[in-house]
Amino acid sequence: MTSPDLQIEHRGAVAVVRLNRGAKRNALNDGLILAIRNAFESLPEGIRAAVLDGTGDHFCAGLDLSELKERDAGAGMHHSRMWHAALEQVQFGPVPVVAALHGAVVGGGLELAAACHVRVADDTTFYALPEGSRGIFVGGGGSVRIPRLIGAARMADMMFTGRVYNAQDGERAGFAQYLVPQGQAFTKALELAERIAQNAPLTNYALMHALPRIAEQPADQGYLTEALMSAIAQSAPEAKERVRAFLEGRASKVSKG
Ligand code: 1HE
Repeated sequence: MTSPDLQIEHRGAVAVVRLNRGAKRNALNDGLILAIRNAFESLPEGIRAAVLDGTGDHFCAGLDLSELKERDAGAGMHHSRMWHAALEQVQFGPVPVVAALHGAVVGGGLELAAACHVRVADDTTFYALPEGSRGIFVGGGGSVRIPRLIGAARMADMMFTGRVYNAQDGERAGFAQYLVPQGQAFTKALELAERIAQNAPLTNYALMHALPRIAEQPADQGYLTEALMSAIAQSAPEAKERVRAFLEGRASKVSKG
């Protein structure tokens, strides 16, 4: 399913997926959630990374509250599961996703950002979970993913008290890995995605699919999973060529940056 509220363009090996509902601050209605799922399910061959951005002054105002109709418990559960399926495609889809954050990153918008692999925020970014004051709860995987970024205590505080984190405090808390001046989040996110797209595919696969699972495993199981993933990645011809290139002085050194 496609939607005019979601723009997709390809820049070389990077797909730019943009929430395009600025008049409603990119609030996520059902159509947009299904379009996000479809976009990440059907990225063409040759796409190696993606940027997720939002039109206008705000990344995303969360769930479209005008769609929060009277639902019975079963329908509410299925609605939440629909979000889960879509955001799973972002997190465990074919390619790493870099979020370009600005303005409001709130409610379901924060849940969506948390499903991405790298988050770049500009100075205008703010983070909140207004579910707490709207009498509802997160339903887009936020209670699983957000504590892994900032800890359960901070998330509970945000929902109990309505606390809003600004861009600087948000970066320190762990919402974003990069903080850039106003208006520069997309450029930085694209630069990072282009860099990520050049990695060996098995390295990106390991980072997306093995690392988060290893992090959840008991240490003894984690070490074994790591050893298996490590052996598989090393065995790829591309890994051997990259190592050879370094040893023969043909690859860049690590520099202080
Ligand atoms: C919306 C939504 C929305 C804006 N659903 N229509 N999320 C929230 O509780 C956040 C609600 N939104 C806001 O607090 C503010 O809109 C913003 C801080 C994001 C932006 O403020 P501002 O002044 O730039 O815009 P605005 O005037 O508030 O909104 C512009 C329009 O967007 C307006 O509609 P209009 O027809 O009057 O022009 C707003 O009604 C509309 N709009 N946000 C519907 N969220 C899987 S569970 C997840 C649960 C949640 O995400 S709950 C949190 C919901």
